[in-house]
Amino acid sequence: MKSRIEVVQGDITRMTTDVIVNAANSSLMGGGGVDGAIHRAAGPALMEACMQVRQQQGTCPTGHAVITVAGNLPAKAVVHTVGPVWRDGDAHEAQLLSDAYRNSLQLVCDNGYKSVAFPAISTGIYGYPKPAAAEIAVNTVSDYLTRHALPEQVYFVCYDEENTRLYQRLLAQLSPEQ
Ligand code: AR6
Repeated sequence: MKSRIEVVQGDITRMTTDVIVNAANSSLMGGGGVDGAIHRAAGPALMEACMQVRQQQGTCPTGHAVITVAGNLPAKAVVHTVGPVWRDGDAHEAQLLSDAYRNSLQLVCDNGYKSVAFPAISTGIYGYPKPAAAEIAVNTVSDYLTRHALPEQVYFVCYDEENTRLYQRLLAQLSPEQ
C-alpha cells in the first residue's frame, strides 16, 4: 500500500485528484482554514451543494462525511468531513478522527473515484496535536487500502513543514506491503 500513498506540501485547492477532502464543521456552511480556502476556490456552486445536503440530511456529525460537486476546483468532487475538536484526548478524539478518514475513503470508493487528496484534518483550528493526528491518518488510510481497490492513490497534502516531516517519517516506516 506504501506505493499508493504520497505526501505533498502545498495548497489542496490546486490538487488535480478526482476528489479533495475538506476539513469542514458540522454546519457544512463554510468556515476558516482549509474550509475557507476550498469554498473561495470552488465558488458559489459548492455552497449551494452544501446547502442542499443540509436540507436533505441536516448537519454532518463529527466523524461522518458527505460528497458534493467541486464547482470551479480542478477536482471532480469534494468530500466534506468533520474531524473532532481536540479536548483532552479522553473524548473519543482518536476514534472520531479515524472515522473521518475512513468514512471519507468509503465515499471515494463507493463513487468509483480513483484518487483523493486529504488535508491534515483537525490539526488547525480544531487543535489536534499534529504527531498523533498524522499517525491516525497514515494508519487508517493504509489499513483501508489493504482491503479496498479504490482509491488507487491517496495524497496527504500538508500545508506546513511540521506536518510534511511527520507524514514523510511515518510513510517511510510503512513496510512495502502496508
Ligand atoms: N491546503 C492544505 N491544507 C491547508 C490549507 C490549504 N489551502 N489551509 C489550511 N490547511 P483547519 P480543522 C491545513 O483549521 O483543524 C474551519 O473553520 C492547516 O494548516 O483548516 O479540521 C472549519 O469550518 C491544518 O494543518 O481545519 C471548521 O470549523 C489543516 O489544514 C474548522 O476550521 C486543518 O486545519 C476545522 O478545523
